[in-house]
Amino acid sequence: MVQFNDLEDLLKRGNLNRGEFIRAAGMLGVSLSAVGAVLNGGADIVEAATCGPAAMRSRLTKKAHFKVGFAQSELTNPWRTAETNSMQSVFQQHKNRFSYSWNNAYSSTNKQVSNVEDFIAQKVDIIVVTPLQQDPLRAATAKALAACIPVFEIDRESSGKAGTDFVTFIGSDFVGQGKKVARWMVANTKGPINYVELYGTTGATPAILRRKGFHDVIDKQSRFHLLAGQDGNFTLAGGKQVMQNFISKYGQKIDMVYSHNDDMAFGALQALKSAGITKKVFIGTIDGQKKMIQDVAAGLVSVCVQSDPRFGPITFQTINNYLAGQKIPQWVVVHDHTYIKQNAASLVNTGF
Ligand code: GYE
Repeated sequence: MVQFNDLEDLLKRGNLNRGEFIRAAGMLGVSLSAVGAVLNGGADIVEAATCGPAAMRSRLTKKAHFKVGFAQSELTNPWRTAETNSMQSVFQQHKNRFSYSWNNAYSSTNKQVSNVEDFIAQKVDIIVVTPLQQDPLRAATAKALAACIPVFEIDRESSGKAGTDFVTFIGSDFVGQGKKVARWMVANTKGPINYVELYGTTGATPAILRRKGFHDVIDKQSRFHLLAGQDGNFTLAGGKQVMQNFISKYGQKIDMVYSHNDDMAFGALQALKSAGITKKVFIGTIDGQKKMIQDVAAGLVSVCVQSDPRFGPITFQTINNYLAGQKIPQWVVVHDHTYIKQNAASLVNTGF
């Protein structure tokens, strides 16, 4: 198989020109920033590919009807269903301007890469993707770029660079979410706290960054002690399974649970209940399902930071701004509530 350094050799020997080099590197999944490093910068890195951001956009603004393809990663919890429905509903309201279709990668990174390739083959005008895992999906966005199709990453990000490798990242501040849970625990608990952590899918941006944000705060407090952490895959069944393991190992020692999403927290609650653990266990989670906000109001869960899955309107708006020639920020930030016992009852309707 051809590697990036083979392309560099061909470029040096004059067998490939810059434009060909850029396109070929794109097909290999190499990011434009890495290609730019080899070519020593230059405006042509992007433009020579005939599909740099400016050229891509001017090609699109001449059109009146756009095909949009959304590459969903999986449908394994209510959050994903809410996101999928939100996208579908907003684009269906604008059928005169957009033909919308979506596909499901069924939790397979390879499938998601090939789903993006399917959209490229169908010659859609815009690709929206929620990268299941950050590194492997970089190849898919690079391929779309090589085919002159702008990519909008929503909810999760790939490891390419927004503004260069894809138009923008639309989503929540995952580091901030983790910090908010940690700060609540620091301010509202006393004495030594032994805790367990339920991680989201390995390699997914929210799992990586929610962990980082939380530990940036909690690790500075010596009274908090991490007993164990494990991947629960952002699902109820996964969270329950992991929590059962933790309970059989640490039982009554567990004072606190930090879960990277609501579904795993629901799984943890079930596991605690069926193990007959009745002591106060502090639970912190992220997402903001209606049912979870109610559990916060009832005092079953201490703190829940919202991560709003209703991406339809904000994605639609951002795409329209892009088509209207506006400058799109590299990060379109989704702002989230923090639910605690004092405000949860009045905010239940902000849940999904
Ligand atoms: O927290 C979780 C979902 O990517 C932000 O993924 C999203 C996360 C969300 O499966 O419930």
